Amino acid sequence: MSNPMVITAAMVGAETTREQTPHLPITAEEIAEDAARCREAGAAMVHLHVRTPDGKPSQDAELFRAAIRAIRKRTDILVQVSTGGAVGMGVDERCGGLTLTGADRPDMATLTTGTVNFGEEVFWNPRPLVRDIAKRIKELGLKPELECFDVGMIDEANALAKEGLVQQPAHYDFVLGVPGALAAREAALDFMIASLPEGSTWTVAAVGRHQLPFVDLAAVKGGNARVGLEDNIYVSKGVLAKGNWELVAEAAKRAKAKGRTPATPEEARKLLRLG
Ligand code: KMH
Ligand code: ZN
Repeated sequence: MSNPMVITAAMVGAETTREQTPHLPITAEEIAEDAARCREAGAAMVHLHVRTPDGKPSQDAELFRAAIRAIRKRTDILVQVSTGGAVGMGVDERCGGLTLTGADRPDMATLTTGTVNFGEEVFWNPRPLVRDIAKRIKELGLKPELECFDVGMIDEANALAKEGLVQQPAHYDFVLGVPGALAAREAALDFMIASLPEGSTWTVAAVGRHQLPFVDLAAVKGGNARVGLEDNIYVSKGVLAKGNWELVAEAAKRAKAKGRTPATPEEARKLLRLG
C-alpha cells in the first residue's frame, strides 16, 4: 500500500515579502516555475494567492487567471485559490478567484469559517460573510478546503453542512501557530482531528518553525500537510528556503521516512473527493 499523502504548497500568501525572502514568487511566470518544481518535488496542489507586479497582495481575477494559465501550461498540479486574501479586504475582492470559469476554473477554494486574531490584526470572517463565500464556492461547483484556525471553526463547518452550504465528508485545513490564535501543539492537532465528523479528510498547516515538524505529525496521524513560503520561509534554522519547491522536497522526504508516499494530483483528487 502506497498510503498517499497530499502535500500542498502555499506558495505566495499575502503577508510574506521580498524583503523577508528574495525567493518569494510574485509574477505568474515565477509562480508557475516554482509550482512546476513543487510538483516534481512531491506537491499535488498549490494554495494560491496573487500579487500585483510591485508585490502587493491582490485577489484580482485577472492576476489569478494569468497565474492559473501559466501554472497549467507547465504542470498538472491542482490549484486551490484563496478566498481569505489579506486582512482588511472586502468580500468581493476576496472572491476574485471564484469568478473564473471554464478552463480557468480553479480545482478548489479555501473557506475560513470564523474570525480570528491574526498577529496584530484581525482576520474578519463574520457568519454572514462566511455564508456568502460558501455559496459562491458551491455555485462554482467547487469543494472548499475549510480553514480552521481554532476548533470552534470545525463546529461552524458542521453548521454550514446542516444549512446545505458545505457537503460532508468535507476537507479541513488546520492552521496552527498564527500569533494570537491556536498554537502549534500536538495536543491541539489531536483535539482537532478528534473533533472531525466521520470520514473527513484533513491537512495541517503549521506556521514558522513548526511547519516541517508538523509534516511528521501529519504523516504519522494519517493526514496531509501544507508547506510553503506563505507560512514559513526557512528550510532549517536561519536558512532561507530557495523556493517553495525546497520546502516541498523536505516535506516529501519526511513523509517518505514515515511510510507515506507523496500523492499525485490524480490521487489527491480522489482522496479529497474533488470530483
Ligand atoms: N492571509 C490570511 C489573512 C486563505 O488563504 O484562505 C488569510 C489566508 C487564508 O491566507
Ligand atoms: Zn492563504
